[in-house]
Amino acid sequence: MMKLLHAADLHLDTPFSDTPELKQALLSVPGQLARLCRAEGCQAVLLSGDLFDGPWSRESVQTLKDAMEDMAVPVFVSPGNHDHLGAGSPYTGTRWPGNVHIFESPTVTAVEVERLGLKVYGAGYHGIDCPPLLEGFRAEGDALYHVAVLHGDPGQVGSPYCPVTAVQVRESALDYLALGHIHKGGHFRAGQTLCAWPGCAMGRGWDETGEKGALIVTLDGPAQIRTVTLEGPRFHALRTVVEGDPVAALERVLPPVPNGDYYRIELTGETERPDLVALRQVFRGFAHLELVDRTTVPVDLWGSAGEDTLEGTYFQILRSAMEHAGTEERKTLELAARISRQILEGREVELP
Ligand SMILES: [Mn+2]
Repeated sequence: MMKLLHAADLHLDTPFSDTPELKQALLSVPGQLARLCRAEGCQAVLLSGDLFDGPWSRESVQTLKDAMEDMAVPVFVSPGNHDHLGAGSPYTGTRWPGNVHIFESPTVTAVEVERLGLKVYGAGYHGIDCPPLLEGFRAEGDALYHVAVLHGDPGQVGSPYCPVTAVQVRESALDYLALGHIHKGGHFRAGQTLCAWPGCAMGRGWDETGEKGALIVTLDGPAQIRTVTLEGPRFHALRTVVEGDPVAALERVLPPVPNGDYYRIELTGETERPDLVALRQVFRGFAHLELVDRTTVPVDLWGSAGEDTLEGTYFQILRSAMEHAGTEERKTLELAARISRQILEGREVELP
C-alpha cells in the first residue's frame, strides 16, 4: 500500500498586517507537516504550490527546508501563482535538500521513484498564470502508482490558473491528482482518478474559516483521502439572533470553554441595542472576539392604531384584517404594517 502526505497553500510570509501574532503560528506549519509525515509513515509528500505568499524571508525558506529534510522521504513541489519560478524564486536561487524535487518545467514532466513503484507528474508556474496543463494528458508506463501534483483550478473552465476539468481528470488515468490553489478543501472522482485539494494549511483571515490541514492519501485500489487538522488558529465568522438576553445569544454560538480562535459574531434581530462593552467583558476569556452589532430597534407596530388620525385608521384597518386572516395572510399583513411603520419613522426598510 502507498501512503502519501498532500498539502498546499501554506502561504508562508503572509504579511498579517492586522494579526502579526499569526506569523509564528504559520511558521510552525512546515514542522507540523514533517511530524505528521513521520507519524503516519508516509512514503512521499506532495506539495501543490503557493508554499510562499510572495516575497519570502530566509527564515521561512530555511524552516521549510529543515522540515522537508526531516520528512526523510521524497518530497515533490509544484510551484503555483504565488510562488512561481520567475525572477527571485526561492526554488531556483537556493539549494534544497536532496530528497526534494521541484517541478521546474512549465509543462508536465515525470519522476519515477522505482523502489516505491511510484511515478509523479508535475509542472511549475513561471508567472502568475498557467494554461490548462492536463489538456490531452495521459499517465503512461508500468509504475504501480501514478500521481500528479499541480497548482490548478478545478472550479472554472476559463480560469487563468491551470483550469482542471472532470473530463481531463477522467482521461488522465492517474490514481491521484494532488491539486492546490483553492483554499477550501474539496475533491471529486472522475473515472479511476481521485482529484483532491487540501485547502490552505492554516486559516489566515475571515475568508479562510474553519478547520484547516492536510490530506493523508492511501493508494490501494481506488485512492482514499483523510483530512488531518493542523494546530493553529481558526477563524469563525458566525451570526446569532438576539431575542432578549444577548449573553444567551452569544452562548448559543460560542463554545462553552474559551479558546484562542478568532471569532467574528454578527448580532442580529429586533431588540434593544446590546451593550458591546459589557458583552466583551462577559466573554473576556476569548482572546479574539469581534462583535458586530446588526440588531435593529424594535418597532412599536400598533402604537397609533385606533387613534383618530389617518395613520391611526390605517393601522386599525390592518389590525382588524389580521383578526380574520389565515396564518400566511397574517404574515403578509404584519409585514405591510412593519414596512409602513419603517417608512413613517424614516427608517431603512428591511425586506425579509
Ligand atoms: Mn493559494
